[in-house]
Amino acid sequence: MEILNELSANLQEGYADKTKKLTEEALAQGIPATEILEKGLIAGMNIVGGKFKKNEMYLPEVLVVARAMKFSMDVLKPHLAAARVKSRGKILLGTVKGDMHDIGKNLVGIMLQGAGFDVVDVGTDISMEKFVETVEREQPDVLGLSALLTTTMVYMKRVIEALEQRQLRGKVKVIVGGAPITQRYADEIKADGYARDASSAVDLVRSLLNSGAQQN
Ligand code: B1M
Repeated sequence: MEILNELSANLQEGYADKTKKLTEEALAQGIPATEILEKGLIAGMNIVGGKFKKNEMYLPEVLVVARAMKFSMDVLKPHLAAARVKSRGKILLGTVKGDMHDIGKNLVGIMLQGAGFDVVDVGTDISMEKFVETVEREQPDVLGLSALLTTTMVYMKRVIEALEQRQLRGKVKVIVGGAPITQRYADEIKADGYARDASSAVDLVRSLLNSGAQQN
């Protein structure tokens, strides 16, 4: 559909006002919110994610696209709720205790949201008690831990151990990321996966949950 291609193209350029306007126009034309999300926004975001991964787009551009995506999502959200769209899965995200860095984590959250997942972001400097408590309350499919400091990355292991102690480990997949994190470290602390960047995090979550878009 022409307008959805136009929406995707404007999103990829990061034109927030135009993207928002096209989302409103598509709704006014009677296109279902789910189709606007899948064929316009997620399609555009997938292209951006691919370019980011291949270094064909850089962080400032991705942040501009992310802002445009947020404008459109704000318009779509009430319509998606009305359509009772079943999320692809719930992801709980947080930066571990002692660590205030959140730019990368926020980007991971935006990309996951753009890919159709429900994201609950608990913020930065999060203790293992808070992670455990929030996992119990929110029952996410995946817990994503972020750390940017070599001094705080070790805390990820403690979060995983705390989940084990509360018998929650079997109920939630744990993924880790952040500049000092490696696959080797993820294996060492028995995380379920590691992603080096935001678009890889989307691929990782998709593969862990093996999910597809569903609608009630
Ligand atoms: Co800080 N800082 N910082 N800092 N900071 C680093 C991390 C550092 C490498 C800079 C340096 O020295 N070269 C260094 C760490 C050294 C180390 O541990 N080896 C450092 C330091 C030392 C510090 C302080 C201790 C400085 C001080 O006070 N003396 C202090 C610590 C504060 C604290 O956290 N307690 C500090 C503070 C800050 C600011 C507050 C000023 C600011 C953070 C602002 C904010 O986040 N709101 C800041 C910044 C901006 C940086 C650098 C410059 C940039 C980080 C960033 O946002 N990158 C950073 C140097 C660097 O990385 N080049 C540095 C962009 C972002 C998109 O990338 O976060 O890597 P990144 O996220 C990526 C991937 O890692 C991945 O996907 C993201 C998108 O592609 N990813 C995940 C991240 N989380 C993921 C989770 C996943 C999956 C993938 O699954 C759950």
